[in-house]
Amino acid sequence: MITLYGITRSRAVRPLWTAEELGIPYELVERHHAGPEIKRPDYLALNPNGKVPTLVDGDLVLFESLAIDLYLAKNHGGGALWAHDAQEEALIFQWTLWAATEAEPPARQWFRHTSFLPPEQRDPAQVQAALDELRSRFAVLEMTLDGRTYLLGERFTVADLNVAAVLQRLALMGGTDYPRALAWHRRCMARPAAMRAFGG
Ligand SMILES: N[C@@H](CCC(=O)N[C@@H](CS)C(=O)NCC(=O)O)C(=O)O
Repeated sequence: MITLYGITRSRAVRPLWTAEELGIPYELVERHHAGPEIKRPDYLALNPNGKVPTLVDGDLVLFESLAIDLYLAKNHGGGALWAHDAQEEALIFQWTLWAATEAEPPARQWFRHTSFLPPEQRDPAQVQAALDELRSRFAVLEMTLDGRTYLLGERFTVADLNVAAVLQRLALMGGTDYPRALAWHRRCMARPAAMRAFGG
């Protein structure tokens, strides 16, 4: 049994999705990202960032949602979401780092200035700049998905999960102009494990 700290409506949904895919029994300890508990010493001892999610698996305590996904995919569930060889492993790292460094910053900027910040702090120029940047990211997915069902080929892996989860709102962020990327994203999000994790 693994333990995850966080709530569904946060980045904790990423490892929840992974655990659901792999059939890993888990306990979800509800810790709200806006709540005071994650800034208290007992939680900071697990995750000194004072953020969610955090994974506890035996002696291992791990933060960073995408790293937790990689760890679970490699070490649990018979490796069903993991690489079959060193090349696939390299591609999983490539896509996960791409999700964190190329896709997440503009997606976060878009979300903050359309939904998260109080209306008086939202800046339409920031929304437009994020949308412009996201177009180039969707173009990368569109090219990659030419002639393939998933990012590595015909098999859904943790690379798809990490990228799809980071671009959770792809359709709202202009992704509808990229038919292959849109269809791939819908395929990923329609998976029963994703529906269970997101509560759909
Ligand atoms: N890079 C981290 C980001 C974690 C993060 O920012 N989590 C948010 C919730 S989605 C949080 O806990 N925010 C609380 C805060 O910043 O005080 C990850 O992917 O795990």
